[in-house]
Amino acid sequence: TSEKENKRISKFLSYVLRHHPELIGIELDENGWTDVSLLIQKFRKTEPKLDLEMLRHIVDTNAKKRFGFNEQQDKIRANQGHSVKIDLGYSPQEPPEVLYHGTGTKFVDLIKSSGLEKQSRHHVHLSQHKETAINVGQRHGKPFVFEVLSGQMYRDNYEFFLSDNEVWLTDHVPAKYLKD
Ligand code: HQG
Repeated sequence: TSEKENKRISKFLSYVLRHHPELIGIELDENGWTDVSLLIQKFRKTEPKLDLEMLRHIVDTNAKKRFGFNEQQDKIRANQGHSVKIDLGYSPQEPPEVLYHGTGTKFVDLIKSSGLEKQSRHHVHLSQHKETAINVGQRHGKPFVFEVLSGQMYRDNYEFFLSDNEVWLTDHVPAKYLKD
């Protein structure tokens, strides 16, 4: 199978597992997991070549580690990025002193006045590395990177979570904790 094919399936998998499971007739449990064999069966209506081996390959080679299997390997979920109401079950933990958020320059003024909002996702997404934030920001046009005073937020009792693919998540970043 070609990498192009894998990428197409990976994108559709993100869409289904984060936003619209009903689109292919599956359900997510309260922690976002869904049955692997049922998922493959439903996916085959549009991607006839998909089998377990191909799915494993897509999960293993995904550059951002967007998906994960459970221990028994019979369930799969997206590691973050959902808009559907599920609980990923990550426990709160202490973040590094500074984290980064990449956005587009067109949003900078709004963010400076109202802080970082989670918009359609469950959380605001932050990165430990500036380069990652630049890449995220590029999705929204000319990139702009904010420094987030995450250590100070933590001391002020804001909660932070680290996803299985190393994205830092928090509910909201008030403007006073942002540096540009
Ligand atoms: C902006 C991708 C106006 C925010 C990436 C962002 C990431 C505001 C946009 C993950 C705002 C939302 C998440 C405010 C925030 N006023 N705009 N007050 N507060 N914004 O896509 O962080 O490929 O929902 O800056 O790599 O860009 O999907 O969030 O620009 O990890 O795996 O509103 O998605 O990963 O955009 O990206 P998004 P994001 P995946």
